[in-house]
Amino acid sequence: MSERVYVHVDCDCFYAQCEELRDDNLTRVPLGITQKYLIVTCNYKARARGVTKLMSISDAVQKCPELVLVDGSDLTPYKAVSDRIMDLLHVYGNVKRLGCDEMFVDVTDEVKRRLGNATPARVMSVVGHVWAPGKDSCVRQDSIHRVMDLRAMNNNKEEHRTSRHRPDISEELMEKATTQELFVGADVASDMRRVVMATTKIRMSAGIATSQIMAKLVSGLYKPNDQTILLPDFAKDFLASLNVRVIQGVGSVLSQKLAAYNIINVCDIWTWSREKLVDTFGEKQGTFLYLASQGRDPVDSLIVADSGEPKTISLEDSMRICSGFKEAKTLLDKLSPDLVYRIHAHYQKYGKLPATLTVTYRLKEAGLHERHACSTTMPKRLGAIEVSATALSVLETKLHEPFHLSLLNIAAKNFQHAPSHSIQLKTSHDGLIKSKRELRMARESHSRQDNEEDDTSFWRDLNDVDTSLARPLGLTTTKSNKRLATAQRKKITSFFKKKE
Ligand code: TTP
Ligand code: MG
Repeated sequence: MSERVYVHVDCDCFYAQCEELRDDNLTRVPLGITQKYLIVTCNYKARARGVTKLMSISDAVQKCPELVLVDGSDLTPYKAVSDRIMDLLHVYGNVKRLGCDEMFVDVTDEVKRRLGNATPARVMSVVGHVWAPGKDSCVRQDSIHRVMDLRAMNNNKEEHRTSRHRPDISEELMEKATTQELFVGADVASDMRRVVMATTKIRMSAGIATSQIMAKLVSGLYKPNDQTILLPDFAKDFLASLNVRVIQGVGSVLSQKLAAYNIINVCDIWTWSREKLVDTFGEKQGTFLYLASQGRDPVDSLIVADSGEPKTISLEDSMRICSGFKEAKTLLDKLSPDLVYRIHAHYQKYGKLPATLTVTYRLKEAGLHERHACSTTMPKRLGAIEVSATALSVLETKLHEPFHLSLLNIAAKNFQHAPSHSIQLKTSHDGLIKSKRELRMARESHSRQDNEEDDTSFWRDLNDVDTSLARPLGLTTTKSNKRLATAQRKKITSFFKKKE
């Protein structure tokens, strides 16, 4: 096979489905999952009533007064379901997790196996949809907050449920080996979705393509609970009129840079040669832009077998405002003990220590997605005081008072094998932690307000909204959140136990 076959899966209204597992009654009502004053997601019944992801609770309740709200601030049950799905997908190929509810699977070998060594007999029946330019090919942005969430314009039409969207594909294209391989890939995707559904009761949508970039873009076209193939010959047709932000890896900073050169839509990149892109944006970014604009992945994007070892450990806190180095220090002092604790746990499991400490911050006046990162060498003595002080000094090289931050993140990266004597675990004030219990207590006392980061996630951006706004609407208090979280955890655990 000359091309790889990738499947991108994305769970439908993920947190809402997890809550529906917890309480079956929720499947019958429009449901919104809340964090602070926002609806982070809602089930499709609520969506049909005009509620959207990231809508404020007050707007959502206005649109749909019967909306049932469930607090989703404890991610534990969602992570448990997500891990379970990951485990199930490994059977089909190497898996890369992209976020809590989305994963890429390289199904090339599975497709090869299904096709056998013989020349593939022509696959006649195709599972799901096939995107092709022409009538019915228009796509729209599903949410004003998320350019990359694309839906087919004809998605809402009732007929798409009964008659699949099968554009006319030329005989020549049908005969192509890649087309046939993608059709088999669609079979694999369908099996995955069926197995995940049978085991976890979670519905997913999927995209099938020869690049990860395109598989992700088409996977939501016919959400919920459906799948779409994109043939490489149509990649440029699909991308042409889309905003550059739809490309995974083009964030707000890069898109602003591109806008300065009048590059707004993907087709604008085509007017530039690869050389010009490299000259202007550097080797790595220029090549990435060139390939991505053709629907191709970056050169180093092969999904390797997952050792389960995290590449980064990070913690962050968001706040209404943090002005000046004194306040930044207080925050870093709060985050560092937990980071050190996690580095220690990582060391015990993998025998590796991080060589790099990265501090990321967001300026209050900047947009939600605009972050700045600065890195330095991890201090040799790995105590919370040392980590905090090092993080502060690197921040001092970047910022000048007065400044106002709305988010601060510290991350340990670049893990390397290290001898045992090179780690010394300390809390910020008690000196060395001796017992496991002390370790746990130190961790708990420092991590209560922190938010663990999922590397590719933007979810953390919700943390800078003010919880007090949620209270008048009758949302749960921290104490009852905790009770709810415990109940959720129990339910999810018992759900999986029952399945086993
Ligand atoms: P998404 O996949 O974007 O949303 P979804 O799965 O709820 O809905 P869809 O059917 O459109 O895929 O995100 C996955 C989960 O992540 C979602 O259930 C809730 C959470 N989330 C946040 O916490 N913050 C956010 O800003 C978004 C968009 C999602
Ligand atoms: Mg999803």
